[in-house]
Amino acid sequence: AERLAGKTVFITGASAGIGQATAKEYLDASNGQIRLILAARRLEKLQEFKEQTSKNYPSAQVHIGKLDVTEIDTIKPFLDKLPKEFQDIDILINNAGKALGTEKVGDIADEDVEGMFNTNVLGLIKVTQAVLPILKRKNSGDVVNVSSVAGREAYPGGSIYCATKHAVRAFTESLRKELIDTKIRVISVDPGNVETEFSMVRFRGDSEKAKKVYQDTVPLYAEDIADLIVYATSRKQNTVIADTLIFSSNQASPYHLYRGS
Ligand code: 8X3
Repeated sequence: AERLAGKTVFITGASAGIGQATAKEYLDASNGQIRLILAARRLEKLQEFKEQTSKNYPSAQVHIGKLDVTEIDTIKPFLDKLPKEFQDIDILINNAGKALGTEKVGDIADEDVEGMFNTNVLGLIKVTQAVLPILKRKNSGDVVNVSSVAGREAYPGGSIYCATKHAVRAFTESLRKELIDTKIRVISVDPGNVETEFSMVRFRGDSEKAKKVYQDTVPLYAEDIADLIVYATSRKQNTVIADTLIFSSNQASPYHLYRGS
């Protein structure tokens, strides 16, 4: 926790789910001795979070900003406009991401293909490109890419989502190798099923279908992933938690889910 004190953490997709839980975990782990840059499309959600935070942790510095990582031209201006004390980013959490639908190849809407690639791949790459020079100048810092078990094992009905997460995995591995002569750490966090808005988004608001994903299992919760992210980024400088696959105890692959019978 001491190692987190005074750090500046930039989280994309911070309005809900793993992103918001990670923001909260950084506050808890540092006892509010941290600077958070929280970016998302839904500014109202960030606003609510910030209000709560300022009650619980009056010392914490939280900057919120509207950012859609698919709007490439807005990423640099977002960073350029950060208040001075937030400009020196130490930890980038590339969390914004989504799955849209479970249609099979031939039936997938172009806008879903593009929606997933734009956010999960192009958005993540462009945010990383924009932030990396800041880390390189200091020769330190962490890049955490929130990927998925879908980046390791592809499954039917997930061709595009799995392709985006495989792309993230390749990008992450290249980046870690490129930065071998620096103190910058590149960390991959690959969750299985986590109970968040993820399934509501994938099933376009169909709560019955979304609930079924987690039914009769004990899923992971956003807090569990947040815990891993904060753990990984608060290790000693000589330690890189490079590559993590994280499941609930009821899951062993995209296909292996124990539902209690
Ligand atoms: C979320 C996990 O199995 O739905 O990334 O792809 S899965």
